Parts: sequence; C-alpha cells; structure tokens
Amino acid sequence: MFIIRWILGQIILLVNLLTLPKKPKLTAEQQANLAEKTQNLSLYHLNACPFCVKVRRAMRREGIDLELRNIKDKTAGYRDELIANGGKATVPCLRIEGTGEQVEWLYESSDIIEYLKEVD
Ligand SMILES: N[C@@H](CCC(=O)N[C@@H](CS)C(=O)NCC(=O)O)C(=O)O
Repeated sequence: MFIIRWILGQIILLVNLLTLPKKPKLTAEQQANLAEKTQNLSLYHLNACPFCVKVRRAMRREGIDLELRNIKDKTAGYRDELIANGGKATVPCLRIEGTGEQVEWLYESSDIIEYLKEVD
C-alpha cells in the first residue's frame, strides 16, 4: 500500500512539474505589495499530496510565495503544531496570523485557493 501511494505521489509530482502553470508578470512594486499582504500566511503541506499540489499550483498562478511548512519535517515539528493548534493533521492547511494573538487555521484546498485569490 505504501509503495502504491509513493508511486502515485511521484506521478503527481512529475505531472505537476511537466505542466507547471505560468507565474504572472508582476512589477517589483506589485511583488512587494503581495509579499507584504501574505507575510502572515504559511502553508502546512506535504510534497506529493494532490490537494497540496493543487494549492501550490494556484499560488504559482497568483504569484504568491508563502512559507511552506512540510509536516514530514520532524525537526521542525510542524505536524504536531498543526494537530495541536488546527485540530487535525490534514493538509493542506493555511495558517493565517491575524492581528494580536489571533490565528486561524484554514483547511480544505478549495477554500485556501479562494482565500488566496482574495488576498490581492
Ligand atoms: N478535502 C481536503 C482533502 C485533504 C486530504 O485528504 N489530505 C490528505 C493528504 S493528501 C491528508 O492530510 N490526510 C491525512 C489526514 O487527513 O489526517 C482538501 O481538499 O484539502
């Protein structure tokens, strides 16, 4: 089962690589503006998860470059962090840091993509 999942994951990554969406042509000012508006966001993800690939492709299409937190990174402890604060280990999950101490954890790839589209 693990090997089948691994092979599927590699196929997903290969297809993704071969069909990467184009990045938008943004001016330096637009890029800086976008970076400022997204500096409070980070994406908890896995490399070969199809839903995470979907979100990362949408980010690329929008020209958004977020901090990516791979939940397989045991040293960083992102998986534990996600469970403890978001409530479950499902990825993708967008961590949205609000003003003050407020943090929102947004699950569901489609909702994350909608949110990112509205950022600009
Ligand atoms: N409906 C969700 C599905 C997300 C999902 O199933 N993610 C898988 C990885 S591909 C996962 O995190 N599974 C482990 C878990 O839910 O604990 C979405 O669109 O984001």
